[in-house]
Amino acid sequence: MANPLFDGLFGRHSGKSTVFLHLPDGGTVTHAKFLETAARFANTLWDMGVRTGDRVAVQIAKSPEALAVYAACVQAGVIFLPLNTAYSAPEVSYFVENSGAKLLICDEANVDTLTPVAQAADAAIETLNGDGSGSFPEAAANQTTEFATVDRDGDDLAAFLYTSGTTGRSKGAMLTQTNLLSNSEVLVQEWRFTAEDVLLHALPIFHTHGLFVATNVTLLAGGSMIFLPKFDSDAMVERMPQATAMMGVPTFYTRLLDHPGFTRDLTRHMRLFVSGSAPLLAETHVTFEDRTGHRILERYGMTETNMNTSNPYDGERRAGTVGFPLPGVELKVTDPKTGDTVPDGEIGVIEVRGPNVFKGYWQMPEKTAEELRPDGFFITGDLGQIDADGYVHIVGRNKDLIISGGYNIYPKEIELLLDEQPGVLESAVIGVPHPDFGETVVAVLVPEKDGSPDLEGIKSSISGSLARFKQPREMVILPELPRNTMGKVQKNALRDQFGGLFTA
Ligand code: MLC
Ligand code: AMP
Repeated sequence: MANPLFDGLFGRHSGKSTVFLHLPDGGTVTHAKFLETAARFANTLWDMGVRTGDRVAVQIAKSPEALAVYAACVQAGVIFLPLNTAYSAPEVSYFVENSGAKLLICDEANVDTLTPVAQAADAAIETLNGDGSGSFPEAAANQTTEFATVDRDGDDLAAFLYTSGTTGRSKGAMLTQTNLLSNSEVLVQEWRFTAEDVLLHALPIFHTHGLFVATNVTLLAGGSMIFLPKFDSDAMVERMPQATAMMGVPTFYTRLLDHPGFTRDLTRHMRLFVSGSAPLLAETHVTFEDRTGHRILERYGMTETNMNTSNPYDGERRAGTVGFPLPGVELKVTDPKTGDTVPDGEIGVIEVRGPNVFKGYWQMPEKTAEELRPDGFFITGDLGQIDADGYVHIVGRNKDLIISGGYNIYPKEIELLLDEQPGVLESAVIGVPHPDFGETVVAVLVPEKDGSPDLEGIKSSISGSLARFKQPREMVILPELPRNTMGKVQKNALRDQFGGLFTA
């Protein structure tokens, strides 16, 4: 027995004094030092009674120590559950309770608010701050730097990532060791990552893109990362000369293009720019190539599946497409009603199957059965078509989802909150084009008879329960919502009406 994910990502780096992380203050962390911290953390988890198969939820700032918690969990066979730092206490509460987490690690600034949340869920609470301080690293300080890696099977769970749903209830996607490792192996090959690579890393590490793509791929290749706490275009321009590759959401690229220091010279030595998590406008692709001479490599993935398709490293990277299915990934486009494959060139729902596809939603067998077919195909909810050359195009979504700056937002969750507000009869939440975030949230409210909703009051009321990025950037009032003959709200009509709010 062994622990394939730990062995693959971290095993062969133990004792190596090569640099793994370059930090904003000019400091570095070697692989050996990083793994010592991880082993200390794994011992600490064990001392705290956390065992293989238990869940550890973390809502912590991006830092080398935060990443070491991930490594510690993999080493101990503990299921890692990272949470967006923007989530409010009620949002965190749901994840901790639903996952049955044994331990919640949070920033000291949130410990007062989150202690009752942890208590209610019968979870312990510890702190870890962005500067590496906190009760968790304090408890780890005297631990040994050796931890006997726990044996795991490829089918064992490594992580839970929560993804919202069309009903408003978030679902915990269960990801196995094989899901994560197989995908990283394929991406290292396809994108030609090596130990020489230095990845400019500005993505958050609580989602697939920043953790399971950017970080895992670099680790597996034995390369290093310039580890920035968040995206900042000045810092990106400053550090790009030391990098060989970058991964980002489309907003990263549009913001870089707005920066006067982002020039052809600055990027001349770069090997690769990857974009994903949201559609990259063909216009951005073209402007980027005009400015830098580089063609962004666009790929397509999801929380439940990691990466499914990629434009080619060699060969044509085609703007407006997400390339070809990755080796080992089967992709078909089906009729949403019948599930039959549609002829090439026609639009349908994208389904994927392969070692990358998750095991199901935690304790939600019905939801799992709705989206994961018995034959292993996962129904992504994305609408696509395959062109004559085999390139996959994503043309829309069969799910009511907004993607803002790479973060997914499910309208239902916001509508449920808005419908409860005083003076509101009903609501519809839509995504409209936004120059910075790609899409942003607009709420349409219908007043109760003789009611007049207090928009400022509503904004402040929902701000306590919803992460800032989910809060509507604009609220408008309409006497009624447009509906079709079946009584279904016609969101397309609303998008037509309000689509120019941020771009006109
Ligand atoms: C921050 N804000 C957002 C936001 N991010 N609002 C909407 N959408 C977002 N994505 C809020 C802030 O709270 C702030 O609110 C205001 O917007 C402006 O803040 P900012 O300083 O501009 O935000 P910034 O820190 O720069 O963040 C923008 C961003 C960030 C694009 C850099 O959102 C980001 O790093 N996104 C990456 C998301 C990601 O990793 N997705 C991968 C998911 S995995 P106010 O009101 O206080 O001003 C996945 C699978 C796959 O999808 O295929 O990869
Ligand atoms: P998430 O649930 O956060 O993992 O987001 C996954 C969703 O992001 C997918 O189902 C797609 O709708 C979208 N997505 C990811 N990559 C791309 C891309 N390159 N182009 C268009 N949409 C994308």
